[in-house]
Order: sequence, then C-alpha cells, then structure tokens
Amino acid sequence: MMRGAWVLLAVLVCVSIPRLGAEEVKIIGRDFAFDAPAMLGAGMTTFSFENPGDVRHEMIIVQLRQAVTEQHIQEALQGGITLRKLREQFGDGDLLGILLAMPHQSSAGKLIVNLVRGRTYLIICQIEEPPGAPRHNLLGMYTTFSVE
Ligand SMILES: [Cu+2]
Repeated sequence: MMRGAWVLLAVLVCVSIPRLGAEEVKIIGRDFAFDAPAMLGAGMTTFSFENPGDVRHEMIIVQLRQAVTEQHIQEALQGGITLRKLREQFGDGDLLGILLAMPHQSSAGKLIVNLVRGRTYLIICQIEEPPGAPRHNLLGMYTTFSVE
C-alpha cells in the first residue's frame, strides 16, 4: 500500500515537471551580424549565445507587435531610434532578456523564453565598441525570427 503511494507520487511529480529548455538554440553574434534561424518552434526555448568576434556583443530579445516586420525595424534603426523607443513603438511588452558574451567566448548564462506561435521576435545588439564606434545594430547587428 505504502509502496503504491510512493510510485503514484513519483509519477505525479514526473508528469508535472515542465519541460524547461526542451529546445536549445544557439545564436551566434559576429562582428557585426547575427547568425540565427529564421523560424523556430513554439514553446519553451533555451537560448545560448556565442561570440566568435573581436569585440563584446549582446543579444537582446524582444517580442514584436503583430504585423511589425524587420523592414519596420530597419527603417526605425536607420532613423536613429533608441532601444527604449523601439520597444515602445514596436515591442509587445518589455525586453524578454539579454545575454552577453566577451570576444571569442560564449555567454556564461542561458535564456529561457516561452515562444508564442505566430509571433515574430527581434534579436538586437546595442553595444558601442570599440569606443566611438556606432551601436552595433547600425552596423547590421539585428535580425528577426518567426515562430510557427
Ligand atoms: Cu554587438
């Protein structure tokens, strides 16, 4: 009887544990472009970030509002929009998270995001390095991916 209860408890615990990080996706931040998939599946997704370049990079993830495209983002960035304004104008909610990676290293942490089917997400780097350089997104360091 007691043994049966323990088995039942073990089954319940296993069933109720969310599948955190079931899908892992590596984003690569080069000097100065992202290598990222154009399409990802919905659900919990673990992002890691690798920097093979010679300067520090970050990857910020933002969920975009419906009907916002990479073209909108490109035009806004070329117009000199700040990240805050970009998020307010085109983002759906706050930033989802940031990963940072030093040159020739991977980020120390990972980022788990629950990707929503039918939505588009922006990945962007705002860093200005070396000193005096333009923000990396102005050099091409942004991209979008869609979730199916
Ligand atoms: Cu960068």
